[in-house]
Amino acid sequence: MAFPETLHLFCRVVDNLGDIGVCWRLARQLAHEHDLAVTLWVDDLHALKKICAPADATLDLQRVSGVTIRRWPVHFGPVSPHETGDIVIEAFACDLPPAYIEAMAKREVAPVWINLEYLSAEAWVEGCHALASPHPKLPLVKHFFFPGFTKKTGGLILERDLLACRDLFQSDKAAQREFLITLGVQPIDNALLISLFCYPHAPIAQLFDALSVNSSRPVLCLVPQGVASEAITAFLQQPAEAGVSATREHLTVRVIPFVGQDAYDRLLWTCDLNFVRGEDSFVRAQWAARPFVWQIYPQQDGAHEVKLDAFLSHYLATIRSDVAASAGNFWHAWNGVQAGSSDMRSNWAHLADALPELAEIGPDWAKGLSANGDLAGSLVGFVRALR
Ligand code: TRH
Repeated sequence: MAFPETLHLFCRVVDNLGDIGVCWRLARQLAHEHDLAVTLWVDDLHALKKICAPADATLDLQRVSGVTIRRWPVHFGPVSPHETGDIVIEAFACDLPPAYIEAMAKREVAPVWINLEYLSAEAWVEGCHALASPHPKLPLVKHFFFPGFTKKTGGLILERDLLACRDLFQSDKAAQREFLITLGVQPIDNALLISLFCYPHAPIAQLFDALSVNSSRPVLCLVPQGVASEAITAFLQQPAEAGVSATREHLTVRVIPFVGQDAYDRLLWTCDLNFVRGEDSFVRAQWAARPFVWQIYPQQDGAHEVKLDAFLSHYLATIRSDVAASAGNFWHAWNGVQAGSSDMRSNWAHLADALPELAEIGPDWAKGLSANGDLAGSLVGFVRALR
């Protein structure tokens, strides 16, 4: 049988931007690099528009960057077997429309049906990756596909030319300066440049206090508009809109526009330290190869704390122990985990001291992850092997 040509990716936006962030990136890469006719079904086009400006939130059907985008309606009408994809990806157990599943079952050759799972560095992921789950009634099999940090998982989303583009950009100070200017930012000489993307419950006021009083050089913290607006407004003493800034002692906080995914990558490549959250920005910060602090998406019963530590144990395993302790303590405090001191001033002082070493290991960490293979490539390889 010839390699399947059409791929349908279903995305339900639960909250925030991670679901669509991952799906949009994957859809684009599968279309660009693997020559598949990709259709992205998404139930919230406004979320897509936030990270991909050319998308039109009013259209039921459109084509952007080589991907067909279709609104996933609340009432999914009848669908015929030939309208289903050769490969069907259900992102994050989003539950395909029953009519679509029935149509899949009526195809002459059943589609390859994959459930793409959330990212976790926990050890059990390797054992569950690629497991098959036959449908209880229909002649269909769903496979669970896990992104991850080891060779025994599906790897991470990584576009073919991303690391080369990053290297070029990071070696070009003028390009970085120009980029900052497009965001309305005038670089400050000798400043530590920080990007801040976090959930509203992060200890932002404590962080700003620490950066203000406990920094040995100026700090310029860039916050995309809409991120933790209440805390940012409190610091600025005026609404947190793009272009607004305020300075207290060493710290200047500046609100920048919420940019599309490609520009967000460049922001991460430019900054000396990136605060990221959730799943997709967390991965992009690792490709940026700069020191980063991750705020994990909170889950019930502290499940996220186990995930946080699973990642930290990988990431910090090969780092000098004092540097690992500084980073680990800061990450715990930022995530409200009671594992060490919650004194943000001293945690920040230690992290600031560790930044040069963390910056040094960034490129090797990214290179090591890229050696596990990339998620889109692993998916296509997996589908090929099933056929
Ligand atoms: O928005 P998030 O908190 O998403 C979360 C997580 O995915 C979490 O696991 C999931 O359960 C929950 O959503 C429902 O963070 P994340 O994953 O980093 O997604 C943000 C996206 O927004 C990412 O694709 C990067 C993008 N982005 C931009 O394009 N421009 C920007 O200026 C910023 C700040 C982000």
